[in-house]
Amino acid sequence: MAAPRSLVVLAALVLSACGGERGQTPVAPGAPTAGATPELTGPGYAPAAGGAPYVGVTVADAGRVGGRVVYKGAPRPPRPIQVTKDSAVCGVVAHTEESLVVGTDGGIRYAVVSIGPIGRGKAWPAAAKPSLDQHGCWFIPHVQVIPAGAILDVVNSDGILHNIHTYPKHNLPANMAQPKFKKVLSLPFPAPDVVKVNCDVHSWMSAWIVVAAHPYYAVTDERGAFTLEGVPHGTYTLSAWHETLGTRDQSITVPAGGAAEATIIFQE
Ligand SMILES: [Cu+2]
Repeated sequence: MAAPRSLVVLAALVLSACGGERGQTPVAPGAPTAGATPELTGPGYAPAAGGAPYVGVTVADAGRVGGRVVYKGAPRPPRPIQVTKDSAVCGVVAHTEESLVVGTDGGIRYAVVSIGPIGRGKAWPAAAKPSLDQHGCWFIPHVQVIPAGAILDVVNSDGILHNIHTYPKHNLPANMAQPKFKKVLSLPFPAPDVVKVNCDVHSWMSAWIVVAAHPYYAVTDERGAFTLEGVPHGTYTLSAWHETLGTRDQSITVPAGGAAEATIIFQE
């Protein structure tokens, strides 16, 4: 994983309260990320002080956090991928690298935004089993959030040999071939983590799995936008993680029944 660069963060934070009490901090059994080593900060990493698991409850007067993650550095045009192997499958669709995807108005795609620490809040939404597809020698999606304890289905849609190589910090690593007849490999991720995934057969294939301790996580879209719904009112650390740019934290207060808006800027 690329080390965070020496970036300066300019964060603009605007709150729009809709009344109600503010400032109550929810029960938070997880330790804050502040003070942890750089490798262990960011989304998904929630050291469990006391080991108390996240508890899903009905959230009264829930608030919302929305905003954007924005890049204001020197332009870094994405590099076209050079297919050097299995071109009959891998070269059908042209790709560009996704290690920094900057879109409309500087919005950073594939950042992961979360709040914390938070030990009680909305329940995890009922969702299909998470999957990571290999299609055209490309991981889809490039970045995703899965709940801690989930089993990830790694799918081979290509009919050629791939290799799944994961680089976790708090889960067991995997490094296994996935031949064309092995359509699905299932990988468990019991612990919160940030996991890089590569294919050793096709060196350009790259994905990230953020294993989250609670459901208040979002992957930014092509505009760099994110939304976190159903947030108990209180003050949190709002964290934006990006695979190339690192992690940036700021405080945010969510009013009861209201909304907090934040723009997180990565500037070189
Ligand atoms: Cu591959």
